[in-house]
Amino acid sequence: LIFLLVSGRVRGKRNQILRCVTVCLGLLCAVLLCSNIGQFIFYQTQPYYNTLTQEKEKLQNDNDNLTAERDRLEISYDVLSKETGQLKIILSNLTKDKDELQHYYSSLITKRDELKANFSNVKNEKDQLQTSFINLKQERDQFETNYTDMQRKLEDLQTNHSNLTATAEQLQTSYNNLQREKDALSILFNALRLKEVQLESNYTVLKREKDQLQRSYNTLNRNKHQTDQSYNALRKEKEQLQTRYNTLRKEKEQLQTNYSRLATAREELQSKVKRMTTKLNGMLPMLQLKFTKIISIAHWRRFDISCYFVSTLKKNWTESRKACIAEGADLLVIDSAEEQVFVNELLDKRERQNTWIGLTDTLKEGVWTWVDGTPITIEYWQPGQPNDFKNQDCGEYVSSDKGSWNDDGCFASQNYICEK
Ligand SMILES: *[C@@H]1O[C@H](CO)[C@@H](O)[C@H](O)[C@H]1NC(C)=O
Ligand SMILES: *[C@@H]1O[C@H](CO)[C@@H](O)[C@H](O)[C@H]1NC(C)=O
Ligand SMILES: *[C@@H]1O[C@H](CO)[C@@H](O)[C@H](O)[C@H]1NC(C)=O
Ligand SMILES: *[C@@H]1O[C@H](CO)[C@@H](O)[C@H](O)[C@H]1NC(C)=O
Ligand SMILES: *[C@@H]1O[C@H](CO)[C@@H](O)[C@H](O)[C@H]1NC(C)=O
Ligand SMILES: *[C@@H]1O[C@H](CO)[C@@H](O)[C@H](O)[C@H]1NC(C)=O
Ligand SMILES: *[C@@H]1O[C@H](CO)[C@@H](O)[C@H](O)[C@H]1NC(C)=O
Ligand SMILES: *[C@H]1O[C@H](CO)[C@@H](O)[C@H](O)[C@H]1NC(C)=O
Ligand SMILES: CC(=O)N[C@H]1CO[C@H](CO)[C@@H](O)[C@@H]1O
Ligand SMILES: [Ca+2]
Ligand SMILES: [Ca+2]
Repeated sequence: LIFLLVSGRVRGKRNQILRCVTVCLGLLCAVLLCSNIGQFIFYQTQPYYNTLTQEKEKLQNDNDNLTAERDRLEISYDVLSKETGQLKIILSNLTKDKDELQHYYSSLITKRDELKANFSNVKNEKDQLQTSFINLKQERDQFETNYTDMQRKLEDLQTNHSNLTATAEQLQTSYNNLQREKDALSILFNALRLKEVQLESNYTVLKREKDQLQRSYNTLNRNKHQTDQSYNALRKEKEQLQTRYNTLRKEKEQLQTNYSRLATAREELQSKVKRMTTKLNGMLPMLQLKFTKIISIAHWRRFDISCYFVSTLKKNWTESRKACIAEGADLLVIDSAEEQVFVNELLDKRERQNTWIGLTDTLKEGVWTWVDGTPITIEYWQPGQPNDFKNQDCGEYVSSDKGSWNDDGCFASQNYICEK
């Protein structure tokens, strides 16, 4: 429509017919719109109307119904009026009854109170009875148990009694037996008593003997131990000896054979020796002379112009000098330091040896002279010598590192040195 209006204005004057048509069309449109609105309102109010109609009908119905009801209620009211009269009479009857009942009720109340009191009393009594009943029950139970105990004990005692009776009889018999035995034993006891006294004395005797034996046993035991030890030692020795004996036996046998062999050889030699001895016996004196000469020569040592001899025999000073003179010599005379050293070498220095030399102060005490009559030219006395201790008058040579002299008793038996 707006479009049309706009378009109509645009075209204006040129199209006046078209404008009329447009107005007509607009009016038509308005009419259409109004009809639409009316229709709308109609359809909206229709349901309200229907419901109101229905309600009215219903109310009509209710009114009818209520009228009928009122009639009926009127009839009922009449009936009820009659009934009320009747009920009034009943009420008076009932009132009377009520009074009667009231009276009865009060009497019942008093009775009830009484019963109540009686009931409480009874109840108390019942409680008391109940407790006493319980006590009695407990006591009865105890009695019952005690009774069963007693029963059992009684049975025990009965059996024990019978047992005891039996044992008593047995004991009586055994008692009688014992009495008899006791009498016998009493006699025996007296006898034994006597014996015991005897035994006691015997016992003391035996005890003393036993002690002695014990002591000797101990010593024997000790001895035995010692002998055991020595026996063992002897045994060992015996075994050793046995082995040695066996070896010796074997050696002896060998020796026996060797001996028999040697015996034959010896016999042969003996016969030879006999022959030789007879031969030698003839030559002996001549040989002996030669031998002694050779021996003496062999024992002499030469130094400077002299010969020296150290004896193997031991003699006193005078006998020593005699022996030297017998050899055609005399005891040693030392007159030089060389000779002193030589003599020292001549002697065996391993053992300290005192040897006689030809020096003496027998003629005049303290005046020492050589055996050839010459005085001392050179001295080798030991320190503190000569001291003439217990009258020493003979000189001796003491072998040592250098050799020295000492005066000694002439009777002393010792080696000597000869010089010729
Ligand atoms: C209540 O007890 C008394 C005495 O004990 C008795 O005389 C009385 O009759 C009792 N009452 C009833 C209602 O039993
Ligand atoms: C039952 O026995 C026990 C012990 O023997 C005793 O203490 C108690 O008194 C007894 N009971 C009765 C009711 O004699
Ligand atoms: C019966 O004897 C037994 C054994 O000899 C003993 O243990 C027991 O206590 C006794 N009984 C009674 C009731 O004396
Ligand atoms: C009684 O004696 C019998 C046989 O000797 C024995 O078996 C029993 O245990 C005894 N009884 C008692 C209660 O001592
Ligand atoms: C007591 O010793 C004596 C003499 O040694 C002997 O006759 C006697 O029988 C001994 N007595 C006994 C009970 O051995
Ligand atoms: C016995 O002689 C032999 C030979 O001549 C020698 O070997 C042996 O050692 C000798 N026996 C004894 C025990 O001398
Ligand atoms: C020495 O010995 C000889 C022979 O045994 C003896 O006669 C002499 O009296 C002795 N001289 C000294 C001084 O003992
Ligand atoms: C009342 O009226 C209606 C009909 O309108 C009926 O159906 C109904 O039974 C009547 N009675 C009572 C007591 O309402
Ligand atoms: C309705 C009823 O029970 N009436 C009774 C009331 O009491 C008298 C006398 O006690 C009766 O005769 C009636 O019948
Ligand atoms: Ca002197
Ligand atoms: Ca001296």
